Amino acid sequence: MNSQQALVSRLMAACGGSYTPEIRRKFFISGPQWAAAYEGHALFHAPTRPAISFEEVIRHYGDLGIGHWCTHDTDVIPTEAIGKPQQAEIVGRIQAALKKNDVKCSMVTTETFHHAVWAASPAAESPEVRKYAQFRVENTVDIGHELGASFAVYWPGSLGYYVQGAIEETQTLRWYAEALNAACERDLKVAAQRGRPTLKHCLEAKPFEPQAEILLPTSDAMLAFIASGLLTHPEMVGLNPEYLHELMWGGAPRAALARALVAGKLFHFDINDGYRLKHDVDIGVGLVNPLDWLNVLVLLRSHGYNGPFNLDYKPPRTTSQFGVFEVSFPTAIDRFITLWEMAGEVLTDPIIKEATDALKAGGGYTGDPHDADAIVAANRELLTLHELIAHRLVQILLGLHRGRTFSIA
Ligand code: XLS
Ligand code: MG
Ligand code: MG
Repeated sequence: MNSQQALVSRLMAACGGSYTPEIRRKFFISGPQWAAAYEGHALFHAPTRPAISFEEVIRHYGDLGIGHWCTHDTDVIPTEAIGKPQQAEIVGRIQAALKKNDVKCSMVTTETFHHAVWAASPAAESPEVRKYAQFRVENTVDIGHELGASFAVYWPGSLGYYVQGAIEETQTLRWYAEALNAACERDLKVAAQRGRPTLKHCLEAKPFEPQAEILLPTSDAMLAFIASGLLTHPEMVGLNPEYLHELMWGGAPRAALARALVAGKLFHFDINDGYRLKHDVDIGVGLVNPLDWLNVLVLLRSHGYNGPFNLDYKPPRTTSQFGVFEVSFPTAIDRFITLWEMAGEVLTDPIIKEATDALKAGGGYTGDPHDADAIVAANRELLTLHELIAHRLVQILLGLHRGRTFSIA
């Protein structure tokens, strides 16, 4: 085992291209407890890695230069201890671990998908389930303030169904809104008591999994939900889009982010990668779609997005516990930073700038403004720049613009 680990470490060092923990800390990157603690299990998969404590995860994050940590309530507190004295003891241990490793808690989220109590969703018909859901989100708000978080995320998880008929969708959405309203009310109260700003409450959509049909499947559905009139504090609620969740329904993540941006609702962003129209494979950022990722970061940089980039991915089952912190996390962060830097290069690239300006200036046609054919003719050559800009982006991505030695003479 030691020689295998030494081999992995030697090859990692040979890869080069890594940033120091100090540089990594300059970015608002957060590491989820559940990502590092993912044991490799799934419906058809037994775990491949052992359990790991939050103390260990936070220590590794601090060492790697991941400056922020986030968690589901039940990632760290057993369901039966939620709201009990044991919760305070655990939260105290979390605070100590964060302090020791100079890591901040950025976000807390309520698990409303795993436990049997959520079988019929957090907005189930049974009033006691809904009351319990309200208790859970309120309790997460309390934990968030206690840990100094600024964001609360809600991935509803099981808000949907496998079989149709029993669920009346409008009623379920109203009930789900009641839980969010309770969380916001609680937040207003606790924030005032503590003299802290309220949390940013962020809805996260996923089009399928774990239900077959989902009531709020996309970020756009959630924007409509926020604006539906069902929320008592819509101004406190925005989005946490996840890159792969938009690909899963076949959408363009960049366009989904743009729609959140124009609505002023892009609060938080789960970063990862994967494939279109497949399940939630949660691959490390940039391993599948680096060009698309470059474009996403160009958009976010040009709009001054300053929220968290949350590494919501799952180290592959083939990666060992040692490998999670030796390879998986450092490479994910470093690909992100490199793509971020490249996005900066794109934004200042003279060729892209000149081409973009020329496109925006248009063909300079001054004839009959209602003559469609004449307008087409006036812009015909300019529109070739669309392809030229795409080519330039790939050049920047692959480093071709810096010159490259090819074996073909
Ligand atoms: C699951 C989600 C989950 C949320 C937080 O698919 O991505 O991890 O980000 O509950
Ligand atoms: Mg997510
Ligand atoms: Mg995912």
